[in-house]
Amino acid sequence: MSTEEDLAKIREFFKRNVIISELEEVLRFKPETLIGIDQISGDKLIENGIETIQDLANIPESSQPEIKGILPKMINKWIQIAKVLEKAVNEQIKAHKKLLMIGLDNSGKTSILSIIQDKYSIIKSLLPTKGVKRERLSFFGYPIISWDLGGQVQYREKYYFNKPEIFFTEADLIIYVVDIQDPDRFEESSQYFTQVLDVLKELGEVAPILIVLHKSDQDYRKTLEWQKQVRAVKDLFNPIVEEYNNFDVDYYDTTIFQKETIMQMFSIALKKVSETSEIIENILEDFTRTINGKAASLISLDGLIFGSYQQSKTDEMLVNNTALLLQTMSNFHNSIGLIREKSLRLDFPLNNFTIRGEKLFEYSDLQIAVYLWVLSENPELIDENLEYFKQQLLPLIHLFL
Ligand SMILES: Nc1nc2c(ncn2[C@@H]2O[C@H](COP(=O)(O)OP(=O)(O)O)[C@@H](O)[C@H]2O)c(=O)[nH]1
Ligand SMILES: [Mg+2]
Repeated sequence: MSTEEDLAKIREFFKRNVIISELEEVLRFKPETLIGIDQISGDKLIENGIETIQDLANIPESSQPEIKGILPKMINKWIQIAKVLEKAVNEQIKAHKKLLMIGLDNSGKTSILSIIQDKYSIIKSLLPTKGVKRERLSFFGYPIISWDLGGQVQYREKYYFNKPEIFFTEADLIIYVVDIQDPDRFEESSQYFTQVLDVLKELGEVAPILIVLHKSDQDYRKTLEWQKQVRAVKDLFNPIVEEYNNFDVDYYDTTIFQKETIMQMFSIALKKVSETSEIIENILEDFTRTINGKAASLISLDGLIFGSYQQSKTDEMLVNNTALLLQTMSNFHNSIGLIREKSLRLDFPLNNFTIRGEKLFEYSDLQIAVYLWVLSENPELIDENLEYFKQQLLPLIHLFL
């Protein structure tokens, strides 16, 4: 049975006149029922044997058909949307994903979680299992489970690693936290990291891993000492990563004193676990190219980046850092009782570009605004295309949240 809420989320992918009463039936619809597929393209797809959304979803990534008159990029996007729909239907909208946060005790896990907890839920301290203290919260519906490695109690370790299936199965992402200010424990931490990779391998799990170099506080980050410690951690961890070469590992530095570093780290985490974010990025790319712009980002007032596309590294920095400016401005405006603007425009005439912000939606109980944040030399083109892209983005976002 499909709930009304599930149906509402799915309906947004389809043109207005399409009537949907059961979730399951949508995969049998013609491709042209989807927003963004016009009648002519829809007919061409059918001529090429792609008669339903299910047919679209079945196309393997590696053998995308060439169809005259349709850009390969568009076909690719439709295939991806069809795949997301298929998954949503099959898994009743929300896939069950699990994020694990692990690291030595005192590395900063509880502090990291407490930064996102007020927005999403409260940290639940789970009852200790065999002396193992665990915490859990949910982030966009994805459970995050956190627990300490190491610590004084000897049998704890045996328990994790002897019964690994209890802790490590179905992990979609591992966030491994290292205290960058505690070099005395780097070695110990790297040993646990090896054990984690060992059990993942044994269980046949291939979760991506984010190694968080935590406590990279602003002042400390500027020192040579910090650089030295980062080098030391990487020298210890990289060989381990290379040994298990099928794991995708990234490093990220964070500090609780700059909340945006935590938000950006979780942005990367979301990107890694969510199928929709790649499509969001495709749509942003399509949008940026259509308006002849430089960069576009879907970014929340508190620094969570749902997706972005940019032509260069500088554009990326500009688009993400000016969004923080928006946050400061917005907080100030709130504090003196001004209404939050839905559309904003910042002109940089000497540098010949404009930044446009358009509020698309709000998330969490705190109603944190999310903006489409666009950097362009031709701002007038933005308005002409905005509605179309909003229509394409919103269904994905609602599925995502
Ligand atoms: N300097 C600094 N200290 C931090 C940071 N994050 C956490 N801490 C401190 O590190 C200690 C351990 O943090 P906690 O979150 O309890 O670690 P956990 O054992 O991994 O959950 C606490 O005293 C925190 O205040 C950070 O970014 N910078
Ligand atoms: Mg803790």
